[in-house]
Amino acid sequence: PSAIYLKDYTVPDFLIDKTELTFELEEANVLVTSRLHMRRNALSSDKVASLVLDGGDEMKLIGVAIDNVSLSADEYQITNQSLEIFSAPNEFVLTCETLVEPQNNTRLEGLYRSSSMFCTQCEAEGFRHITYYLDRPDVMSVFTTTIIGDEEKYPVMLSNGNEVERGKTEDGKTVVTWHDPFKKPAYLFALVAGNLAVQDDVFKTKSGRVVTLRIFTEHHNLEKVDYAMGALKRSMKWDEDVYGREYDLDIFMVVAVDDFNMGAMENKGLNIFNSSCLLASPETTTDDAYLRIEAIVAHEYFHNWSGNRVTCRDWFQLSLKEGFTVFRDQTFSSDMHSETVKRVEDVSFLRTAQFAEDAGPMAHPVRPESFIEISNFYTLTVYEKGSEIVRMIYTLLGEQAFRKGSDLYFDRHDGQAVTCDDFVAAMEDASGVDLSQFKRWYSQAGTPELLFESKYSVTDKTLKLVVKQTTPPTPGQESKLPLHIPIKLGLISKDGNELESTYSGETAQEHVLHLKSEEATFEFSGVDSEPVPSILRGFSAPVKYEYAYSTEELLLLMSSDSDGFNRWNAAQQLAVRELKSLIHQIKNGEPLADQSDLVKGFKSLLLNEELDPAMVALILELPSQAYLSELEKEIDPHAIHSALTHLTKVIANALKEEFSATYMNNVESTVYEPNAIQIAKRALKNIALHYWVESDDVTALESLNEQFSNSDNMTDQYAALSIAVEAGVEKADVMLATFYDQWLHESLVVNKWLTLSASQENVDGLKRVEELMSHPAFDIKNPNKVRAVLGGMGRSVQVFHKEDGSGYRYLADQIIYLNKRNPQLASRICTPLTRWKKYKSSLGDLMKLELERIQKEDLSKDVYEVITKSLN
Ligand code: DPP
Ligand code: ZN
Repeated sequence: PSAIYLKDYTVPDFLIDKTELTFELEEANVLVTSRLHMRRNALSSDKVASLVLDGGDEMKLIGVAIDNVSLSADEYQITNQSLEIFSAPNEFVLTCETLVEPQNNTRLEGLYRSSSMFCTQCEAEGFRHITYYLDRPDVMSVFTTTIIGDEEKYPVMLSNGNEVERGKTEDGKTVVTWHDPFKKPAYLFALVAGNLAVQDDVFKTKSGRVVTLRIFTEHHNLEKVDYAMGALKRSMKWDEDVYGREYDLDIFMVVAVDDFNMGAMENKGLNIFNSSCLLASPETTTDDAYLRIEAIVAHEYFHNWSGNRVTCRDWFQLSLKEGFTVFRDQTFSSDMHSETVKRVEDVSFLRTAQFAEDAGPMAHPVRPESFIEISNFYTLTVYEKGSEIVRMIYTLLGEQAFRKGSDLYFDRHDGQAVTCDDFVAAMEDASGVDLSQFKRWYSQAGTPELLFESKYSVTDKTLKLVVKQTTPPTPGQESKLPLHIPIKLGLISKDGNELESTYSGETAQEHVLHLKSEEATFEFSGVDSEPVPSILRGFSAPVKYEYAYSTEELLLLMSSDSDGFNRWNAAQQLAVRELKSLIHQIKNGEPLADQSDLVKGFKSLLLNEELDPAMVALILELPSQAYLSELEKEIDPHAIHSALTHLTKVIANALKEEFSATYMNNVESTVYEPNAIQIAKRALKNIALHYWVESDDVTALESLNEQFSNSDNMTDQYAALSIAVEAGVEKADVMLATFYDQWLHESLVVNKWLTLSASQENVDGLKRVEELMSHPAFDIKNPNKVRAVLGGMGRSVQVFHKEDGSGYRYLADQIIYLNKRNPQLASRICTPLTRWKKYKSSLGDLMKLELERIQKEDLSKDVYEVITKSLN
């Protein structure tokens, strides 16, 4: 397999003005007839005669014709990934007939079967597995799709746009035609057919048009779509209010399918969702999942403008739509719930997972320069760091200029396939802000590191802040240029008040500094007393930073900073310090500290009833195993795990009365609702329960049992079960078994059971994992179940990181098995092994051996790229 480069981009030689598709659905195969109205692209400099269409080798070509004249075998050539027609006129209709077998499509791209239904996934390059096409996002076409099928088996037959015709064939089959008036790239094409239930609703747009909303599921899931429907309506309203974007078709459809590689897909007018990201009920869905469903429904809906109306020129520009749309969904969730809580969660995820990616072998710029398989670039860097870039533009421009910029972007480029540069240009043109240096964020990989030092002068009442920036080398990018970094900053007095200061002529409690060079000094005057700087408020840039805070200063920020994010961050920094020193003690066989400075801070949080319970819950949560791993120079997972367990116990025992009281105070008797107030109380209650159970107070177990057995909602029941598993309480196995018996008919709940069961800490745990993989509830065809078990196993230090390498070997076996069946999934589950260089060598070497073993296989492009880059 070879790489494709951004620098090699050229415009398409041909364009497709209209695409007419007919699907004849049969159980054994589907006949696809396409009529493509094509012409040469006047902008193309290439004047070759031949036309090369993309197409996979699992399709059977039945016939091909130009202007209704069949081509003979010497007029074209098929390779395993294309159809070349040697001589094409300037303007013509190309007809192609292909036969595909969706029931044998285990890759879940193109047209495939999930349960009994037909469905599609075409992003990024799935359409070429349906018919021969110019499968690239800058070829935009108006689609008309006709579906012919047996009414009994497929009473519902859907495609993009509006239904324009319905009838019967001579042999009694139903014929439905859909027409989408908006031109779009093939990756946004969708087809669904099956016996589905539907829930209808309507949304009235701001200009008064009435849009029909329809959510389709399998019949037994219909009662679980109310929440998604509400989320959809909130999203439609929000996009009108905040971005001025109105929905454009008469109907918006969403379909839930069980077997799906990703979370969801924004096909024009016909979104397809992984059922785990759509279906919800209080009894089966946790608060976290409710929030995720709302965010994903919003995300896919927002793509209608940021992605569909304005799309990407090529796949290197993926972040143009994903980064922007993640930013939009994050802001939406933040508006629906709590801004600070949402920010903490997003940053925590970014710092844990995206920073690790940016420091690993797959590190790449937000706009990558090359790829072997584009599916490998649906990454946290493109999505989450991409969103941070848009957020920084928002910070640099301010709310109003940013909105002007987005209006200009949508107006200027409606109906076009454009680039990240076009996005930035619209923001610059609308605001007058120069973003030329800022654009390096798109092209430079790696997480920048900032070092802050400050000096206060009592006599001048000035504070000098010196900042240095560096970005470590990443694969293919040895040296880095300085970035334009917005630093939001406030100053706190030693007694906990916000201090005013004057910076560059402006007097305020908060300033945005523009760091542009490798080193800069910022001077603040009129600072009345020696301050504690509150740096990078709201995490104003996706960077790592250091400032030599004392423990007292961190405790002060934790209790007094007006910036909620930095209050949380101060607690995290304190916890990280203590955990790092525990890890050090463990590695050196020293006795472990049995005191924690966190106790004092946590105690005052627990006793203060004025505080937002959601924030308290977040602050009480210790940094995760994954985040600590990211911070370590050399990862010793066992030492990190022991340190976390130890600190949890120290805090739990020191504050057991407070935790039990907090638990009791937050037990709710009201009817479950996934609203912010209730979610916050449950979060606080459940983290209190966790500590309480970890303490030596055995009465906690009664509450744990009681909550597990009697909760009327999944959040509380699952929290109790997770705590039991994580704390390793004696009854954990019995509880897991009870949980399975209770929920065996709810596939999505069974996935949670698979994850928890696989994540149990136990040196013989691999046996358990093997049992799960052959359990009747397991299904290798279903990516959610594969991720549930293998993801669960990855969380268990004793199973996955067992010193004999058996955990790594087991994961490698699964990768090898899935490599052919479902390359996208196989490539995703490689991630833990790709980090081998960061592990202590006794483990890293074992991981490397497994990567080398995988490398010897006949690999899909997806797995080949990840494995090769990891071994480089
Ligand atoms: N474009 C899809 C998304 O919304 C891919 N899963 O992110
Ligand atoms: Zn997206």
